[in-house]
Amino acid sequence: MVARSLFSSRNVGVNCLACSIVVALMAAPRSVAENAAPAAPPPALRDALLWYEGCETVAGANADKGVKISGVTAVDGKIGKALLFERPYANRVANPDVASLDGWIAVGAPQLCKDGGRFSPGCVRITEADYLRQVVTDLRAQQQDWYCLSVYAKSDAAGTKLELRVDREIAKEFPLTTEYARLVLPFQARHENSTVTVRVVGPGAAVVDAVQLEEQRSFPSTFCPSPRRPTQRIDVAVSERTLNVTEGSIAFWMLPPWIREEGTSQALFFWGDIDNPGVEHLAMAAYPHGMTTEHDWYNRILLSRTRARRHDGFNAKSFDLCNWEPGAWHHVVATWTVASGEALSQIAVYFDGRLTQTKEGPWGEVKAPKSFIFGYWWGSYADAVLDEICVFRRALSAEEVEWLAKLQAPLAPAAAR
Ligand SMILES: [Ca+2]
Repeated sequence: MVARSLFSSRNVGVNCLACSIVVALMAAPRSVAENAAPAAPPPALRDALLWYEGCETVAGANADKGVKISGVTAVDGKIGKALLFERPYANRVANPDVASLDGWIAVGAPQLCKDGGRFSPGCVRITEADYLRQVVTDLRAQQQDWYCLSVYAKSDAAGTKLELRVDREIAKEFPLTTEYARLVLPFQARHENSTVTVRVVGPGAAVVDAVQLEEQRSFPSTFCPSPRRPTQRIDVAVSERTLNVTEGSIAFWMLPPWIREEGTSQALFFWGDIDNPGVEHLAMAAYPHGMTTEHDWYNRILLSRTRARRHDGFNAKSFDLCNWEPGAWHHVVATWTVASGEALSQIAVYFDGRLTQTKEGPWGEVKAPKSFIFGYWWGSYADAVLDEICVFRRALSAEEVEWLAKLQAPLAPAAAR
């Protein structure tokens, strides 16, 4: 580990032959070590663990400690299962299941089908002459907000395409296959009221189901037939069993869908007061939109401590998020060490096992927080898959973080989960 931190630095001189040889010698065993974490965690690491959530069930494993998981979906995880936290978006489309033609403008004679739907039996068969439209209102055209129109569709006729259209200006054609595929049209509204159209291009027919129009995003969430999803988050009852306010670490794996996407801020965790969210908190959130050159926070993940007044605090931030590949898991660790008196406290963030930034500042008043939540903060949601959540009673060392990021098995034994 020492060798890595020394020799992976940009400052290492490899101009001389001797240095090159040393680098080569040190690099060879490192690649082996990267793939092989010890089978058992170091005792000190396990002793520091306050609670561990492997995310194997939607109910979670820490109800006895007051950890309550709400509204999530279980999906394949980094290790075993994981939990999908989605933003509770509204679907703006009326009758998205196409259970009838209520809410739709039927052009020609689209045929309702009683079975064969993607999520529920009903669906609709459309052609180039017989298709569906719907008027959507109250779009925010002035703010250039993103919207995402998505449908599931399939066709038995080779060469058939589906057209998704918003008014006359925004349209895209999608080749169809014999299996349902999700077709996605991200767009920025140009008018407050628009007509969305779902139509076939070509001589064949297509079956369409699960139409969804979401706002403030350019990528689709899972199909949402109801007007609004319930909140999806983890509420942690603050006690000495779940949080050490003066020193600790929070670690988890994350699969973010918003890399290289437009989006709003994504809250990963925070503690503080949910009714007074801008002060006296420690929070980690992602701001995947914009460019780092535009604003200090844009296109980054931030761990921030804010004192008693808003905007009065310090934060540690990540690299440009767009350097991450879409669809890849990442290991995230936040640590905090609160100093007493006038001494400077410290926060740090690690991504994929490596320290990204350490920041120091006066902490302000140390209080037991009213709220400790994963997946929601100040109106924003995680909108990500989280797995293997660990909360420690102390700040982990760089070596421990590196070890944890290599771990390919649950940290805690089954009996302790
Ligand atoms: Ca898991």
